Amino acid sequence: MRTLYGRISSINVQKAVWALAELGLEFEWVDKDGTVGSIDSPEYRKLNPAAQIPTIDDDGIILRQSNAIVRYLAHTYGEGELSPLDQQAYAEAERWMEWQATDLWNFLRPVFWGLIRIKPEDRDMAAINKNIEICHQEMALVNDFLEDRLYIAGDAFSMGDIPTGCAAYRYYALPAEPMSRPDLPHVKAWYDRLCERPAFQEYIMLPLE
Ligand SMILES: N[C@@H](CCC(=O)N[C@@H](CS)C(=O)NCC(=O)O)C(=O)O
Repeated sequence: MRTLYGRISSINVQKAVWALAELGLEFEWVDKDGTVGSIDSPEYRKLNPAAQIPTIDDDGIILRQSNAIVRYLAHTYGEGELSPLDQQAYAEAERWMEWQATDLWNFLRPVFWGLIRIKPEDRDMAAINKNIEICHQEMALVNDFLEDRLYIAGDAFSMGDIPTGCAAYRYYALPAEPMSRPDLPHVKAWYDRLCERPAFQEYIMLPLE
């Protein structure tokens, strides 16, 4: 029995569900549309004391933290596929997963919140624009890295593409103005490859809300 908790509009839930879908794993999805109500319930806190989403219960193995969930699923069910066997490829996948969570997201999250979730009259455009500039600098790092490879870990799709791909979707789906995205041809080619994946289309390419 496998259960995923959390609404689809959360980037962190999207990472988990994309990994599940790539691996062809079946699961029950609790609160997919976010209508169940507060996750701050005593029952949910037993699973996730921080009352955050996602949480996965994989036949009694309870995991929180989206990137840890992606790694766990990749290791347990996708050795040699989502989880690369080659050490260097594996390390690159890990590296960019960390980059998404600890570098890029620090700047992309406030841009996403500022442009999508905060009312126009409450927006701090100076702060948003500053963060947009840093996002472009961060994405330029991936652009250089992807110059000679199809995916983050090399020539094959892997867990390294999942958190980064979820973030890339937001980067490209945010309004052209004020994003004014620079030309990043290798990122764009990689992103276009992700857009061809059925699971990416189903779970990630959703209207931003
Ligand atoms: N580092 C955590 C962050 C989890 C997190 O911030 N989740 C947000 C949604 S993206 C959340 O639970 N927000 C509270 C809510 O949706 O009620 C992870 O990667 O799983």
